[in-house]
Amino acid sequence: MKRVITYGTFDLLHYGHVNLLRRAKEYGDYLIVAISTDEFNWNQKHKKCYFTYEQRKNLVEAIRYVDLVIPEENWEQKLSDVKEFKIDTFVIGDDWKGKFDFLKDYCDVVYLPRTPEISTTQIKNELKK
Ligand code: C2G
Repeated sequence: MKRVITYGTFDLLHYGHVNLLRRAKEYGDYLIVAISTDEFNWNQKHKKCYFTYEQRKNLVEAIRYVDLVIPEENWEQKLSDVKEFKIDTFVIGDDWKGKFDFLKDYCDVVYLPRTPEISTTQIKNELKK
């Protein structure tokens, strides 16, 4: 079984997120999604989420490509996650290109093109108009 992991906030879930998760699943048979907790988002990523961690987890777990959701509580957990879950491939959008190359000694690292025309920030800005 080939195991894949990806990380993100996934707030105001949209088709860009789903495009990423669908392509990530193509790298294996089992996809783990580490969703940023409310505390991690607020304290480390300086992101204020519309949906709570539990609500975002509920939504992402409903996506057919996703096999397991775990909490992302800090920047440093990726290496221990890769080891603990015996990950074969780490996947994330290319806005992070190069940032996680340190994982290459432990698993494949894939940066996928983002879906260009959609973002949570854009949705929020559009709704303010
Ligand atoms: N994404 C995408 N296309 C978009 C928007 C997002 O492909 N239009 C991808 C991002 O590249 C990321 C995933 O969807 O791989 C989740 O996006 P975010 O929720 O914005 O995650 P981010 O804030 O980048 O958190 O430790 C890593 C971080 O937790 C990643």
